[in-house]
Amino acid sequence: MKGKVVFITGASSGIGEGCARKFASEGSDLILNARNIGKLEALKSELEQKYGAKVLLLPFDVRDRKAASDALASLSGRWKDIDVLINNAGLVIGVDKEFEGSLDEWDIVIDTNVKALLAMTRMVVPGMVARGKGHIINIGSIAGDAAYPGGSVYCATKAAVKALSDGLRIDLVDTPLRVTNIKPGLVETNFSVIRYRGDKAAADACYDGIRPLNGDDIALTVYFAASLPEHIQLAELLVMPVNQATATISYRKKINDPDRKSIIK
Ligand code: 8X3
Repeated sequence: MKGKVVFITGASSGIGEGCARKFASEGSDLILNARNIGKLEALKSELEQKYGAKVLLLPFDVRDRKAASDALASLSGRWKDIDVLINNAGLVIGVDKEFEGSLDEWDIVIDTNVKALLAMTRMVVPGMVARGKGHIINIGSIAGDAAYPGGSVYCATKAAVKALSDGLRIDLVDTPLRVTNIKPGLVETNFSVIRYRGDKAAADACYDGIRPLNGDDIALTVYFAASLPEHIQLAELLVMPVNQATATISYRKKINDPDRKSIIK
Protein backbone atom coordinates (compact mmCIF):
# COMPACT_ATOMS: atom_id res chain seq x y z
CA MET A 1 0.00 0.00 0.00
CA LYS A 2 2.66 2.39 -1.18
CA GLY A 3 2.00 6.05 -0.52
CA LYS A 4 -1.26 5.50 1.39
CA VAL A 5 -1.69 7.60 4.53
CA VAL A 6 -2.42 5.34 7.48
CA PHE A 7 -3.43 6.77 10.87
CA ILE A 8 -2.93 4.42 13.84
CA THR A 9 -4.12 5.20 17.37
CA GLY A 10 -2.34 3.53 20.29
CA ALA A 11 0.69 3.00 18.03
CA SER A 12 3.39 2.89 20.71
CA SER A 13 2.98 -0.79 21.63
CA GLY A 14 1.34 -4.13 20.90
CA ILE A 15 -1.03 -4.38 17.94
CA GLY A 16 -0.68 -0.68 17.06
CA GLU A 17 3.11 -0.94 16.96
CA GLY A 18 2.83 -4.15 14.90
CA CYS A 19 0.57 -2.35 12.41
CA ALA A 20 2.99 0.59 12.19
CA ARG A 21 5.84 -1.80 11.33
CA LYS A 22 3.83 -3.80 8.80
CA PHE A 23 2.37 -0.79 6.94
CA ALA A 24 5.78 0.97 6.96
CA SER A 25 7.41 -2.14 5.50
CA GLU A 26 4.84 -2.03 2.70
CA GLY A 27 5.59 1.60 1.82
CA SER A 28 2.69 3.38 3.54
CA ASP A 29 3.06 6.81 5.13
CA LEU A 30 2.17 6.80 8.81
CA ILE A 31 0.52 9.10 11.28
CA LEU A 32 1.23 7.57 14.67
CA ASN A 33 -0.75 8.48 17.76
CA ALA A 34 -0.19 7.50 21.39
CA ARG A 35 0.39 9.30 24.67
CA ASN A 36 4.00 8.17 25.13
CA ILE A 37 6.06 10.52 22.95
CA GLY A 38 9.34 8.78 23.85
CA LYS A 39 8.15 5.42 22.53
CA LEU A 40 6.66 7.07 19.42
CA GLU A 41 9.93 8.82 18.65
CA ALA A 42 11.89 5.57 19.00
CA LEU A 43 9.43 3.81 16.68
CA LYS A 44 9.58 6.66 14.17
CA SER A 45 13.38 6.50 13.90
CA GLU A 46 13.26 2.70 13.59
CA LEU A 47 10.71 2.87 10.75
CA GLU A 48 12.59 5.67 8.98
CA GLN A 49 15.89 3.81 9.17
CA LYS A 50 14.59 0.33 8.33
CA TYR A 51 12.00 1.13 5.68
CA GLY A 52 12.65 4.77 4.69
CA ALA A 53 9.09 5.41 5.89
CA LYS A 54 7.53 8.85 6.16
CA VAL A 55 6.23 9.14 9.72
CA LEU A 56 4.32 11.95 11.40
CA LEU A 57 3.80 11.80 15.15
CA LEU A 58 0.56 13.03 16.71
CA PRO A 59 0.90 12.44 20.44
CA PHE A 60 -2.33 13.00 22.35
CA ASP A 61 -4.66 11.14 24.68
CA VAL A 62 -7.49 9.83 22.50
CA ARG A 63 -9.90 10.51 25.40
CA ASP A 64 -9.15 14.23 25.19
CA ARG A 65 -11.54 15.40 22.48
CA LYS A 66 -10.07 18.92 22.24
CA ALA A 67 -6.52 17.54 21.91
CA ALA A 68 -7.75 15.12 19.25
CA SER A 69 -9.51 17.77 17.19
CA ASP A 70 -6.56 20.20 17.53
CA ALA A 71 -4.17 17.44 16.42
CA LEU A 72 -6.29 16.59 13.39
CA ALA A 73 -6.68 20.28 12.51
CA SER A 74 -2.87 20.61 12.57
CA LEU A 75 -2.50 18.16 9.67
CA SER A 76 -1.45 19.83 6.46
CA GLY A 77 -0.93 18.90 2.83
CA ARG A 78 -1.41 15.24 1.98
CA TRP A 79 -1.32 14.19 5.63
CA LYS A 80 -4.92 15.44 5.79
CA ASP A 81 -5.98 12.82 3.26
CA ILE A 82 -6.10 9.80 5.54
CA ASP A 83 -6.67 6.60 3.56
CA VAL A 84 -6.81 4.13 6.45
CA LEU A 85 -7.87 4.85 10.04
CA ILE A 86 -6.85 2.08 12.44
CA ASN A 87 -8.78 2.60 15.67
CA ASN A 88 -6.53 0.50 17.87
CA ALA A 89 -6.16 2.38 21.19
CA GLY A 90 -7.82 0.32 23.89
CA LEU A 91 -7.29 -1.22 27.29
CA VAL A 92 -8.77 -3.03 30.24
CA ILE A 93 -8.00 -2.46 33.91
CA GLY A 94 -8.74 -5.24 36.37
CA VAL A 95 -10.73 -8.46 36.31
CA ASP A 96 -13.35 -7.38 38.84
CA LYS A 97 -16.93 -8.48 39.02
CA GLU A 98 -19.47 -6.00 37.65
CA PHE A 99 -20.86 -5.33 41.14
CA GLU A 100 -17.43 -4.91 42.77
CA GLY A 101 -15.05 -3.02 40.44
CA SER A 102 -14.04 0.63 40.30
CA LEU A 103 -16.38 2.94 38.39
CA ASP A 104 -13.47 5.34 37.90
CA GLU A 105 -11.33 2.65 36.23
CA TRP A 106 -14.28 1.58 34.09
CA ASP A 107 -14.74 5.20 32.98
CA ILE A 108 -11.18 5.07 31.59
CA VAL A 109 -11.91 1.79 29.79
CA ILE A 110 -15.23 2.96 28.33
CA ASP A 111 -13.90 6.42 27.41
CA THR A 112 -10.92 4.89 25.57
CA ASN A 113 -12.43 1.80 23.94
CA VAL A 114 -15.79 3.29 22.96
CA LYS A 115 -16.05 7.08 23.16
CA ALA A 116 -12.56 7.83 21.80
CA LEU A 117 -12.97 5.32 18.97
CA LEU A 118 -16.28 6.99 18.09
CA ALA A 119 -14.74 10.47 18.29
CA MET A 120 -11.83 9.56 15.99
CA THR A 121 -14.31 8.06 13.53
CA ARG A 122 -16.51 11.15 13.73
CA MET A 123 -13.51 13.42 13.07
CA VAL A 124 -11.76 11.46 10.31
CA VAL A 125 -14.55 9.85 8.27
CA PRO A 126 -16.16 13.05 6.87
CA GLY A 127 -12.93 13.76 4.94
CA MET A 128 -12.92 10.20 3.60
CA VAL A 129 -16.53 10.59 2.47
CA ALA A 130 -15.71 13.91 0.76
CA ARG A 131 -12.73 12.29 -1.05
CA GLY A 132 -14.77 9.20 -1.94
CA LYS A 133 -12.26 6.74 -0.46
CA GLY A 134 -11.15 5.36 2.84
CA HIS A 135 -11.06 2.37 5.15
CA ILE A 136 -11.85 2.30 8.85
CA ILE A 137 -10.35 -0.66 10.69
CA ASN A 138 -11.49 -1.08 14.27
CA ILE A 139 -9.62 -3.38 16.62
CA GLY A 140 -12.44 -5.18 18.40
CA SER A 141 -11.98 -8.42 20.31
CA ILE A 142 -13.21 -11.94 20.78
CA ALA A 143 -14.41 -10.38 24.06
CA GLY A 144 -17.14 -8.60 22.08
CA ASP A 145 -18.75 -11.89 21.05
CA ALA A 146 -19.71 -13.11 24.53
CA ALA A 147 -19.09 -12.00 28.11
CA TYR A 148 -16.67 -14.01 30.25
CA PRO A 149 -15.86 -14.07 33.97
CA GLY A 150 -14.08 -10.93 35.15
CA GLY A 151 -14.55 -9.26 31.77
CA SER A 152 -17.98 -7.68 32.00
CA VAL A 153 -17.14 -4.06 31.20
CA TYR A 154 -14.32 -4.85 28.77
CA CYS A 155 -16.58 -7.30 26.91
CA ALA A 156 -19.30 -4.63 26.81
CA THR A 157 -16.90 -2.13 25.24
CA LYS A 158 -15.83 -4.60 22.58
CA ALA A 159 -19.48 -5.48 21.85
CA ALA A 160 -19.91 -1.73 21.38
CA VAL A 161 -17.00 -1.72 18.92
CA LYS A 162 -18.82 -4.40 16.92
CA ALA A 163 -22.06 -2.36 16.94
CA LEU A 164 -20.20 0.84 15.98
CA SER A 165 -18.43 -1.00 13.15
CA ASP A 166 -21.67 -2.55 11.86
CA GLY A 167 -23.54 0.75 12.21
CA LEU A 168 -20.83 2.68 10.38
CA ARG A 169 -20.85 0.10 7.57
CA ILE A 170 -24.59 0.63 7.25
CA ASP A 171 -24.22 4.42 7.26
CA LEU A 172 -21.54 4.21 4.55
CA VAL A 173 -23.28 1.61 2.39
CA ASP A 174 -23.81 4.08 -0.46
CA THR A 175 -20.13 5.11 -0.52
CA PRO A 176 -16.89 3.41 -1.63
CA LEU A 177 -15.63 3.37 1.98
CA ARG A 178 -14.97 0.10 3.82
CA VAL A 179 -15.33 -0.81 7.49
CA THR A 180 -13.58 -3.76 9.12
CA ASN A 181 -13.76 -5.11 12.67
CA ILE A 182 -10.72 -7.26 13.54
CA LYS A 183 -11.39 -9.36 16.65
CA PRO A 184 -8.22 -10.79 18.23
CA GLY A 185 -8.21 -13.61 20.75
CA LEU A 186 -5.15 -14.31 22.92
CA VAL A 187 -2.46 -11.82 21.97
CA GLU A 188 0.58 -11.33 24.18
CA THR A 189 1.17 -7.61 24.63
CA ASN A 190 1.39 -5.18 27.50
CA PHE A 191 -2.43 -5.34 27.48
CA SER A 192 -2.50 -8.14 30.07
CA VAL A 193 0.00 -6.40 32.35
CA ILE A 194 -2.38 -3.43 32.51
CA ARG A 195 -5.35 -5.78 32.95
CA TYR A 196 -3.62 -7.22 36.04
CA ARG A 197 -2.56 -3.75 37.25
CA GLY A 198 1.16 -4.38 36.71
CA ASP A 199 1.28 -7.97 38.04
CA LYS A 200 3.55 -9.49 35.39
CA ALA A 201 3.25 -13.04 36.81
CA ALA A 202 -0.56 -12.92 36.57
CA ALA A 203 -0.30 -11.49 33.05
CA ASP A 204 2.13 -14.23 31.97
CA ALA A 205 -0.21 -16.90 33.36
CA CYS A 206 -2.75 -15.97 30.65
CA TYR A 207 -0.38 -17.44 28.08
CA ASP A 208 0.81 -20.45 30.08
CA GLY A 209 1.10 -23.58 27.94
CA ILE A 210 -0.17 -21.97 24.75
CA ARG A 211 1.57 -20.04 22.02
CA PRO A 212 -0.30 -16.73 21.90
CA LEU A 213 -0.38 -14.39 18.94
CA ASN A 214 1.60 -11.16 19.04
CA GLY A 215 1.06 -7.66 17.70
CA ASP A 216 2.83 -8.49 14.44
CA ASP A 217 0.49 -11.46 13.84
CA ILE A 218 -2.60 -9.28 14.16
CA ALA A 219 -0.94 -6.63 11.99
CA LEU A 220 -0.78 -9.22 9.17
CA THR A 221 -4.56 -9.56 9.26
CA VAL A 222 -5.10 -5.79 9.48
CA TYR A 223 -2.84 -5.32 6.45
CA PHE A 224 -4.63 -8.15 4.63
CA ALA A 225 -7.99 -6.41 5.12
CA ALA A 226 -6.57 -3.05 4.03
CA SER A 227 -4.78 -4.36 0.95
CA LEU A 228 -7.63 -6.38 -0.55
CA PRO A 229 -8.97 -5.03 -3.86
CA GLU A 230 -11.21 -2.05 -3.17
CA HIS A 231 -14.44 -3.84 -4.11
CA ILE A 232 -13.86 -6.37 -1.30
CA GLN A 233 -14.97 -5.37 2.18
CA LEU A 234 -13.77 -7.71 4.90
CA ALA A 235 -16.46 -6.89 7.44
CA GLU A 236 -15.24 -8.89 10.40
CA LEU A 237 -12.40 -11.25 11.28
CA LEU A 238 -11.97 -13.39 14.42
CA VAL A 239 -8.27 -14.24 14.86
CA MET A 240 -7.05 -16.73 17.47
CA PRO A 241 -4.01 -18.88 18.24
CA VAL A 242 -4.29 -22.39 16.87
CA ASN A 243 -5.00 -23.88 20.32
CA GLN A 244 -7.75 -21.39 21.24
CA ALA A 245 -11.40 -22.15 20.46
CA THR A 246 -13.34 -19.48 22.38
CA ALA A 247 -12.49 -16.68 24.79
CA THR A 248 -12.60 -19.20 27.65
CA ILE A 249 -11.61 -22.51 25.98
CA SER A 250 -7.97 -23.07 25.05
CA TYR A 251 -5.77 -26.16 25.02
CA ARG A 252 -2.72 -25.63 27.19
CA LYS A 253 0.23 -28.02 27.11
CA LYS A 254 0.95 -29.48 30.54
CA ILE A 255 4.17 -28.83 32.42
CA ASN A 256 5.54 -32.33 31.56
CA ASP A 257 4.55 -32.22 27.88
CA PRO A 258 7.75 -32.59 25.78
CA ASP A 259 6.24 -30.22 23.19
CA ARG A 260 5.74 -27.53 25.78
CA LYS A 261 9.19 -26.05 25.35
CA SER A 262 8.43 -25.32 21.69
CA ILE A 263 5.82 -22.79 22.76
CA ILE A 264 7.56 -21.24 25.73
CA LYS A 265 9.81 -18.33 24.90
C1 8X3 B 1 -8.31 -9.29 24.30
C2 8X3 B 1 -8.60 -10.73 24.11
O1 8X3 B 1 -9.32 -12.89 25.20
O2 8X3 B 1 -8.36 -11.20 26.65
O3 8X3 B 1 -9.17 -8.48 23.58
O4 8X3 B 1 -10.58 -10.93 25.76
S1 8X3 B 1 -9.25 -11.44 25.49
